[in-house]
Amino acid sequence: MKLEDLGYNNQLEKFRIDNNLNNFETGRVIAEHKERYIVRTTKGEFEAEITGNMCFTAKNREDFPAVGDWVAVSTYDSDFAIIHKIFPRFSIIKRQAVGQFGEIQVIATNIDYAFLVQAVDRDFNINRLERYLTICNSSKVSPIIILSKIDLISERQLSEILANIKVRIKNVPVIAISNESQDGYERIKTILEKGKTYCMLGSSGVGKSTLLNNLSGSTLMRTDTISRSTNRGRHVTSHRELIVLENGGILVDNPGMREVGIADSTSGLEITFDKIISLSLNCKFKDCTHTNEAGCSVLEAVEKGEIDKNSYENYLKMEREKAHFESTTAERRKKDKQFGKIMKNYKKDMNKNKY
Ligand SMILES: Nc1nc2c(ncn2[C@@H]2O[C@H](COP(=O)(O)OP(=O)(O)O)[C@@H](O)[C@H]2O)c(=O)[nH]1
Ligand SMILES: [Mg+2]
Ligand SMILES: [Zn+2]
Repeated sequence: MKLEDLGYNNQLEKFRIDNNLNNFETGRVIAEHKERYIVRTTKGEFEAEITGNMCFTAKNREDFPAVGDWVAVSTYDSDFAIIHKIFPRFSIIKRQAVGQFGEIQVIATNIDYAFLVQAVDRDFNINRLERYLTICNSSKVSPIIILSKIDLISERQLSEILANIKVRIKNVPVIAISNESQDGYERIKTILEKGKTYCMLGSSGVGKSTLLNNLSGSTLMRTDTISRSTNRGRHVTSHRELIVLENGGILVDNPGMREVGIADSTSGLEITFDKIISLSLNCKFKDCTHTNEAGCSVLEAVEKGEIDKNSYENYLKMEREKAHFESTTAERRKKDKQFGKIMKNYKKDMNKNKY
């Protein structure tokens, strides 16, 4: 397999040359499990770990490799590699981890399109769709909505759902599919582009892995993670999260997420709720919260029915989350800084005592 088949491009090659990475091999991270990685190069798949230095200097999750990353590795034997450098990412999908405010989780990197998969039965929820859209919009990833399990509802029910989506979400393609009858598969196949990377996002149980397996024509993805031990006695995950389809599209599966928290989505909310944002420019007060102010253009539009009320409420909820996230991040940065100072003084003292 060539690196181009995995999505490699001129920009990455330029980075490799500019950074003198000739002594390393280039690969893409295709699976990650507890800071152990599987990296695919032109030679095959390697179990990989990061250098001690990389681990030591990492300040947060984003400094660690993630599925989708391009990395410079040195390989040992036929199956082990050390990751020396992560190439710059052109996109990064992240979310706020559940229950740990301020803690970011990287879902995948270097993604071109996200399939926002929602089942039309119990799972269907437009608020959550807007939430995923916001994550895409702040990640520089183009969203495509996939409605799955349409075999479970009538045609009339499906048209209703499609109409409801249209009221609140514009300019995002929607594809309705069934993994049972494979309705809608042709449309998905025609949009998949060679060398582009697609990430599946959505709650667990909506049919992401089934879709991926069906498209790839084999059963590669499992719902559970299976460990295998290697000749080195390490235990790594044997499942692959990133696979290349026959037609050249690259798909990234993703374990389902129970909740998707809004992390730093400054532009994300602005793009997802562009109508609300542009109206807010006409509000009487510059710092209008659009909740009870006189002369609020947003409230006016909601009252007139020009903006969907549920969409408006969902926007406010995510705005609050974002504000909360930003304040906790600021707190953490302050603490990190204080800790840095303590360490610096400590090292100084250590050096003093040496002489
Ligand atoms: N009726 C129906 N069931 C489906 C469809 N897609 C997936 N399923 C079932 O839903 C369950 C969860 O599917 P899975 O692909 O593991 O979901 P994931 O957690 O999103 O990866 C499995 O039992 C599938 O057989 C579909 O389009 N229609
Ligand atoms: Mg799955
Ligand atoms: Zn307002």
